[in-house]
Amino acid sequence: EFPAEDSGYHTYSEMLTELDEAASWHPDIVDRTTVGRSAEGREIPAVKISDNAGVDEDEPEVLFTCNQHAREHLTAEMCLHILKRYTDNYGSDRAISDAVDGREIWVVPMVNPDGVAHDISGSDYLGWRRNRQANPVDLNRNWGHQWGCCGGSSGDPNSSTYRGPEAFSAPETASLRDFVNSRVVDGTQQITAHIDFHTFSELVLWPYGYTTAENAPGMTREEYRRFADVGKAMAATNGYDPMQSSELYVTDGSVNDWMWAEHDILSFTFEMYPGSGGSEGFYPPDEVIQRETSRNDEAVSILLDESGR
Ligand code: 0X9
Ligand code: CA
Ligand code: CA
Ligand code: CA
Ligand code: ZN
Repeated sequence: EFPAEDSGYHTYSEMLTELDEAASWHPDIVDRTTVGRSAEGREIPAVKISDNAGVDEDEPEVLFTCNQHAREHLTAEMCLHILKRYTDNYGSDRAISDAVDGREIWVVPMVNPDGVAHDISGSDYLGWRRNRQANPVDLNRNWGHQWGCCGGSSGDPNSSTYRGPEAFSAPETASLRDFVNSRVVDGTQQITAHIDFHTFSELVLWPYGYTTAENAPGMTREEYRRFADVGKAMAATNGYDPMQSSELYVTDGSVNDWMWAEHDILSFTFEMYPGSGGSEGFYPPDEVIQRETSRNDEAVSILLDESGR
């Protein structure tokens, strides 16, 4: 449970209820599905938002993932906000309706449900980041492109950035990998764009994270320029700082590197509120949820537009 003063945040079971309600209130445009199971056996749910949601149509697919890191609770609210925005305004807002009709939008609000449950299991927040398997893993160091290559993760099981014994050793990353792989249809990856939401520092980040080089295998000058252009365009709408992720610090085994290198998915990390000096850190009060999630509306719209290019 969240502390009473933060009850505006969704627990795992409250998040499930939101997804089920969205699917039952908007059955034509919301399909409730699943990505897999966590280490402790919790379902990792997903929703697909599109016209004829139950049918795989030939429309650009876009993926939003949240809460790889347990304590970053504002991110689950971000994914739930995206779900609400594209469903409640469908049929009344022209731009929203066009986006839903022209895209297949996948939303995974809680990639790390065990970690979330653990973080709020005490009388105070535990500050938990990783998943909950034996020797807990930092999910955002467990992805399979250049895993463990470059000093951007830890081999120490006691470290908060422990990469695990091998790539995709965590059931949560393996499940999300399998889901993304399953979107290859007739040899073509259907998902073209992705944002993985984190907190905090108010940043828009793009790959690669494993190297400070702008150009590396699988990232041409033109491709890098597209990441920078789209990243800066999104950042201009929310006031975040745009940069290559390794400019912040080097990470290996992060989700963006794999999404791009393996599938050519235009994959960004957003670090949400507060800014880097923000004293609220990972635990801003629930009063900021509405303001700080709607702050990214324009950026999300830009990504949906880009997904069709
Ligand atoms: O370290 C992370 O996984 C992300 N920051 S967080 O504070 N939410 O843990 C940033 C990942 C972005 N990638 C790089 N900085 N290379
Ligand atoms: Ca409050
Ligand atoms: Ca459709
Ligand atoms: Ca499709
Ligand atoms: Zn994070």
